[in-house]
Formats: sequence, structure tokens, C-alpha cells
Amino acid sequence: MRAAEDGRHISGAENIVPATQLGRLAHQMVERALCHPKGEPGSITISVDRVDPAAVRRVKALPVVDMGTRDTRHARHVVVELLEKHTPHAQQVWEHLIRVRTMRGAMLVDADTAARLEPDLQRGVRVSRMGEADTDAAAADVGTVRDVPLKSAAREAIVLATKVLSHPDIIAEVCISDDPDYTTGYVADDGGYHRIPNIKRRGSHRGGRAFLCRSDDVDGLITYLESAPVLVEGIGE
Ligand code: WAQ
Ligand code: MG
Repeated sequence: MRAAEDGRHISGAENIVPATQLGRLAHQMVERALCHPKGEPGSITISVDRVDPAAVRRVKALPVVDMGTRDTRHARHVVVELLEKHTPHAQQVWEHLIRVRTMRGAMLVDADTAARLEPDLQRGVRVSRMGEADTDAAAADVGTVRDVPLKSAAREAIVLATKVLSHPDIIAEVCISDDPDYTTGYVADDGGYHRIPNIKRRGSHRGGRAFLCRSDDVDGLITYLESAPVLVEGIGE
């Protein structure tokens, strides 16, 4: 699902479900597009692609680690410290992220040079074709599954981050929501999905994602991120 106003991106969502659940899912996504905190969209686009069940890869969800950051300064410090394990350019990755104009997708950043590798610098790389395994239809109306609220931004972010980190060329991801009310971000790496409260000030419209990579085949990496179907299992276990 993609919702926009005057060509400006408002919200998006993805899932992989059996055809029998498509009607229900489309309904949920439209409702959700209509009540987004960034405002009512002038256009909502739902698109559906058939996925070969045999092609779907199942991946275990990243474990969640709560970093309990107290304020934006502390959060920035923790983000940079986590990224420093993987790149000498941690500070620059952070600067890229807070300076960029809002994109639909993510920046792809070379860990060794801090160069941005995505072919379209305005759009970025849009991760698609991922969903959560094992949420049966009944669970969709209850509050939580394994202590992580269902339909939450966090849950969807864990799905996205788990898919992204499931490619061997991806080293880490850092994310700041573009919702002005949503001030918890994350850094995902081989140590898990690190939740970072206070990553930005409330009311800020800034947001973005950066994928840190080391790759000899950037085209192949982008193809995986954009189109390989992945189902994520066991969130919060
Ligand atoms: N692929 C790549 N980049 C994306 C995608 C995608 N499918 N969707 C969003 N982005 C980029 C885009 O630049 C957005 O501006 C930015 O990420 C933020 O997107 O544990 O809601 O959908 O509580 O606003 C984090 C949850 C929620 C943390 C993140 O991101 C937690 C969130 P948003
Ligand atoms: Mg958003």
C-alpha cells in the first residue's frame, strides 16, 4: 500500500499472505492509510503481486534489544557507537540520515567509503516483498503477539530489518521514522534489533533509513532487497 498527498509520500505497508486473506488485508491497509498522523492522503494505491510459495525464504526474526536512551543526545551517541563497530564513517552515516530530504526508500551506504550507492538518490532503495509468518487471521484482532503489539510500527520494522540483515552484504541498518509523533528508532546488526528511544525530537518531520553494506554486487543486493520474498518468524521470541 502506498498513500500520498500531492505526490508527497505519506505512508506505505507490505505483507505476504495467502490469497484468501487479501480482501481483509486490503481493507486494513486502506483504513490505516486514512488515519495516518501525517494527514489524510489524496491517493491510496494498493498493488498485489503473485508470489511463488516455493520461492519464499523463511528467516528467524532479529532479537530485540532495548537501549533505553534518555534524550536525543544520548540516542545519537548510542547510534554512532553501534555503527562504529562496523564502519570508520559512523558519524557521517548519521549526518547523511539527519540531513537528507525525506525519501521513499533507504540510502545504501558503503561501509568502507561512506559513499551512497543507490542508483536513485532521491527515491532510495525500497524494500518490498516481506511479511510475518505465523500470524493467523484470529491473531490480527488481538492486542499483542509475543509481547510486541500487533500491527505496530515496531513489528513491521522488525520484519523489514530482518529481511535486510538476512542478506550477507548488509552489515547494519539505522532507521528514524518520518512520523512526527514516533520518536523511537533502531539500529539493526548481527547483535540484534536495538531500539533507540528519543532518536529525534517529537514533532520533527525528519526521518530516514540507511543500509550499511560491503558488496561486490550492488545490483544483486538491490534486487534481493526489492524483490526476494521473505517471511519473518518468531518476533519477540
Ligand atoms: N524500504 C526502504 N526504506 C523505507 C521503506 C521500505 N519499505 N519504508 C520506509 N522507508 C524509509 C523512508 O525513507 C522513510 O522516510 C523512513 O524509512 C522511515 O519510514 O522499534 O515507521 O515508515 O519502535 O516512517 C521504527 C520502529 C518505525 C522502532 C520506523 O519508519 C521501534 C518507521 P517509516
Ligand atoms: Mg512513516
